[in-house]
Amino acid sequence: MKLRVIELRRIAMPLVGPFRTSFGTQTARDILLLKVVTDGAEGWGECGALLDPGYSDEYLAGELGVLKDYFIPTLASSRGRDRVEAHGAHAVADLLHPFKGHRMAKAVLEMAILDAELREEGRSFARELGGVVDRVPSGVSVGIFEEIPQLLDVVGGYLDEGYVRIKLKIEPGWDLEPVRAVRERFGDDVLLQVDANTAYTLRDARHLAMLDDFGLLLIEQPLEEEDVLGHAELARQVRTPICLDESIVSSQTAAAAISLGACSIINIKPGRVGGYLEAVKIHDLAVAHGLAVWCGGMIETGLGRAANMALASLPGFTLPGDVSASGRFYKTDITEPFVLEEGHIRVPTGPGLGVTPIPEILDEVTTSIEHIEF
Ligand code: OSB
Ligand code: MG
Repeated sequence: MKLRVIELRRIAMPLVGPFRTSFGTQTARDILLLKVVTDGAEGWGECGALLDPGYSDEYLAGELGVLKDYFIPTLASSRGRDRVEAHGAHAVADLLHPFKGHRMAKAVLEMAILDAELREEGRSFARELGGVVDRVPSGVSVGIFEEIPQLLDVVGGYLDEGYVRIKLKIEPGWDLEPVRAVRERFGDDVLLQVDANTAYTLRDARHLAMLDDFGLLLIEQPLEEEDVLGHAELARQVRTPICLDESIVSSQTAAAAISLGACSIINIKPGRVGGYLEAVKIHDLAVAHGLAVWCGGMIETGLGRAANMALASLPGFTLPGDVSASGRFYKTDITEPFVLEEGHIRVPTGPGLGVTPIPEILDEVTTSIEHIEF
């Protein structure tokens, strides 16, 4: 395949309601989309980076800058063009390897090129990545609220919709009480887990161990992302399984965390680890070590959601992921919306992502656009 044009497009999408985590409150999602036009097809990528560097050190303008200044020029060089022509998306990570970090920017380029390649060949993302099921169980991530009754209303609504797993965002001061309240109201059968987004330290180990009474599936990323040893120590002090999100940025960091005993479950987010191909490697590594994985989310539009459904259809994704319906975050998605069917979401089967932005809706949410010709 030959690259012809790359389009960088920023969009702004209002959320159906505020989403508060231990690192801040989102009321809208600013997203970088990247479209590649090749000699045979068009492909779409969605960058996971949030507007601010609050979840990780990546942020929208930073990823846009590194794409324009380094990554796209590298692909446009004669060596870059040759490699992509010969090996498609599989050449991208290797070509960009000399540049440190910025995995979400690497991931968006790889995703768009993979989409174009697969659309050209008429193959789906799920088929390419190794998916084995037609639909995936859908979990939902629930933000922090001011008051417990509000939380219970929201959780009750999601359970009525059919979501099969609830994840509560927690932080110091909002942990035991919301978990206890959800258990008391909705019972012990609800699949329930919590996500701290690095809000605790190892000094909180005894407090976190009090969550053991509630039969949670896991505690996600309680400590800082670089505190892998701390997680290994915490895992010895709490019975609830530890799951890592922010700490796992590559198959190498996954291998280290696994051998240190820092986690028994991994949340795989393709953007955070540099792309869907690296995500599959982490899946394979986890399966080989007997760990469970699940697919995380970054409040994606239908584009990222489509690719996440494909990833979540791999056999090692044995826990329900943050693969919710479009309506969880957006009143109007830029693609045809993903909907919940008996607590599951159908994995797209069409070529590439299997979904495409609806031009009028996309234009309405676009805040800037630029083109780079090859
Ligand atoms: O930690 O999983 C997280 C959203 C933005 C940044 C980080 C996280 C999240 C979520 C929502 O929990 C996941 C989703 O449903 O997209
Ligand atoms: Mg998380």
